[in-house]
Amino acid sequence: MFVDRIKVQAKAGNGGRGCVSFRREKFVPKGGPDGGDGGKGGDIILRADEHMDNLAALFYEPLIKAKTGGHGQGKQMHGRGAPDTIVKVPVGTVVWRVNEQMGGAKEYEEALADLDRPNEEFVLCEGGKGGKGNVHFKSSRNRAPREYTEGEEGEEGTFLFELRTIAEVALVGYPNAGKSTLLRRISAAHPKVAAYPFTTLHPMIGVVEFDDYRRATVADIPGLVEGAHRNLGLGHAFLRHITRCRLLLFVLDMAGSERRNPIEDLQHLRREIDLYDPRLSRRKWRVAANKMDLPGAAEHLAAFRGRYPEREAAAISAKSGAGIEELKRSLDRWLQDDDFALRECSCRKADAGSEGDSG
Ligand SMILES: Nc1nc2c(ncn2[C@@H]2O[C@H](COP(=O)(O)OP(=O)(O)OP(=O)(O)O)[C@@H](O)[C@H]2O)c(=O)[nH]1
Ligand SMILES: [Mg+2]
Repeated sequence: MFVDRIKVQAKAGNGGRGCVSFRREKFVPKGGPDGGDGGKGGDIILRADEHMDNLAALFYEPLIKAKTGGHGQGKQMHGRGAPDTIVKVPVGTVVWRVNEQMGGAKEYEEALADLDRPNEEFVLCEGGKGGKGNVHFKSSRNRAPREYTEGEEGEEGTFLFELRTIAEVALVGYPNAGKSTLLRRISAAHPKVAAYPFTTLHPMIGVVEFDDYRRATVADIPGLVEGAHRNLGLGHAFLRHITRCRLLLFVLDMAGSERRNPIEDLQHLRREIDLYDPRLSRRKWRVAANKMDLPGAAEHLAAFRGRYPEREAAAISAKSGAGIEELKRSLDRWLQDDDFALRECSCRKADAGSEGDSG
């Protein structure tokens, strides 16, 4: 099962109660108060784990709790602090607080956290502080206080977790254009390939290694069709997985083997991306002209080059492997081309699409 969006309830541990106790010892009459403080409740901590690729683990446990702190004890002994509850989430998980009172109209606003680096942690709910034992309440007038305080409540809330896959390059194209075949060619990933549309149902990441030991992550995503914004095909919500990418690589069936025109395909794809998020459509993009082994492809490619003279398009056959090495070299260059002092994710986070590079 692949889960990339899930609502979760979380409640951190309460603090332990303070203790009421008096020192009792031989030869020390009226030893005075010695009740210790309660321990802190456990936090709920999210940790980005590179070995997870989706949020399915939370599907079975949508209620996360942490333990209550230990109660204080006599002889001024503090209660034990409860252990934190660590929740592993895939790298790229974004967290929002859900406001149930808002009637679901706009259920969340600003993201609380974006765990986009391996092992990054975020305290989702903090455990309550422990209560005070009676030792804190003694005074010259009250030498035998029976006061104490309860531990504080742990924080709680309802949250929305959404996975936004982290990859530098996104393969975007119609169903059957050959995106998965291409990913298999250029990386060790093994997405399923088949001659029917919508074979790929969720994103898959592959790592491409270039000649110079550089590498890049590439995401194969489901097929996009005209009208996806109206929920045709698989809709377009899965595009959230490419919102972080630096380069859109449009994979076109240059042979028009399903009786569509590749130039129109490209226009439809770009329009759907724009309707999903205009910032994404301003991202740098290039074309992989696939299925060049089939008749008609060369003519279409010539027409494409006439229509987009400035745009680089790599002519390939993902099936036969022709042109793949050149494509890899071009990819390496395209990724290095831009002044990516912006490489840091934080910049991409600030504005997920304003690189302003439409080239
Ligand atoms: N002739 C030829 N066929 C290809 C080429 N690339 C892919 N195919 C075939 O096209 C069909 C679809 O390939 P996939 O890689 O599954 O296509 P996809 O774009 O991932 O499709 P979805 O996952 O459904 O969106 C398969 O039968 C492939 O063998 C190519 O370069 N030439
Ligand atoms: Mg596929």
